[in-house]
Amino acid sequence: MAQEDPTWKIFFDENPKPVHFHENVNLIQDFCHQASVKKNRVALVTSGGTTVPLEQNTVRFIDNFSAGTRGSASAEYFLEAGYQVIFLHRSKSLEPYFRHLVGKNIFDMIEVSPDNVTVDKKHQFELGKLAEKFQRHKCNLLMISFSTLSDYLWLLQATAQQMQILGPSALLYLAAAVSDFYIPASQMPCHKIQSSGGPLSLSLQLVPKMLAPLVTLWAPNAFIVSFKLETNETLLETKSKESLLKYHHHVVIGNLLDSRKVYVVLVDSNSRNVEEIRLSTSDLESDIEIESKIVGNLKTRHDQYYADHKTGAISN
Ligand code: 9Z3
Repeated sequence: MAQEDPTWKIFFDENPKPVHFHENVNLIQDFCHQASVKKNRVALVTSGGTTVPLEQNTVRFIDNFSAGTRGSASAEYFLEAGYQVIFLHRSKSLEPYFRHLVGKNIFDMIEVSPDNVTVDKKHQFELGKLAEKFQRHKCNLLMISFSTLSDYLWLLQATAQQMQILGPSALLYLAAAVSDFYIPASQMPCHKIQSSGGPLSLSLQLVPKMLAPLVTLWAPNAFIVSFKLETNETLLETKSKESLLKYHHHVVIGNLLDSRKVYVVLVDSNSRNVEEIRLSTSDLESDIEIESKIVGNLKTRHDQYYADHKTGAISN
């Protein structure tokens, strides 16, 4: 009897590639190739929420919660730690460096005279520092954007596959908030759903668990870190451990919706102990972000992983 394709394969058969897919894959391929020549580590940072369209000509969609704070802040700290970063993010969500300007009015920061435009004194230091960091790191940062769940999964698969050339130098940091439910393209109406049809009932399918092929097939040598988001504290540790046991990747970072900016737990496949990272009052007073501690912690774990696995690497 012929074996049926796994559900993740069926997902890719049924949902078309995003626009500009091949251009993006070429960019990712070049970026990974350059990194492998320079023997640089590469972190894939996913960030922001995925959308699930209700119509093919999309007027309405279901969204996943995430501002992209975790991902965009973490991308900066990975760059500071010497990684090249592929930032796979929801279009128009927070971006590394630019996130510091969100909510600020650029016109309040500049002084205009008849023949000159300058940054006003009050903002010169802050903007100068930010611009300097951005200039220093921009050649090590590749920005790739998505909107829908399907776009995200296509790009995740392709990026992970391109990163294989990096062997254990690759780190995947899956901070995007990814929908568990979707409407397959074949079941989506072409045009805007009309309210004249009465109240709307939706039936959503389960999204196949992509961590399974990611770990075993797409990025078998990479160091893989996923996030587990919960709202009930009593479930956080158990659910994080369950995920690690199920997918056999390297670290699960558990976080709660309410406290995600100050508290996370790290569950590692090499240790029975759960490690906590919690910002103290003095951390908060010094504007220390939890992502700086998360990335520092992961860098140490990745160093160890690299040392243990480098002999089997294709390059490096
Ligand atoms: C996270 O848990 C992220 O830390 C947040 C960051 C989305 C909470 P913000 O962007 O929020 O800083 O506002 N990401 C993973 C969420 C997720 O979809 N996890 C799934 C799950 O928990 C799959 S591993 O089951």
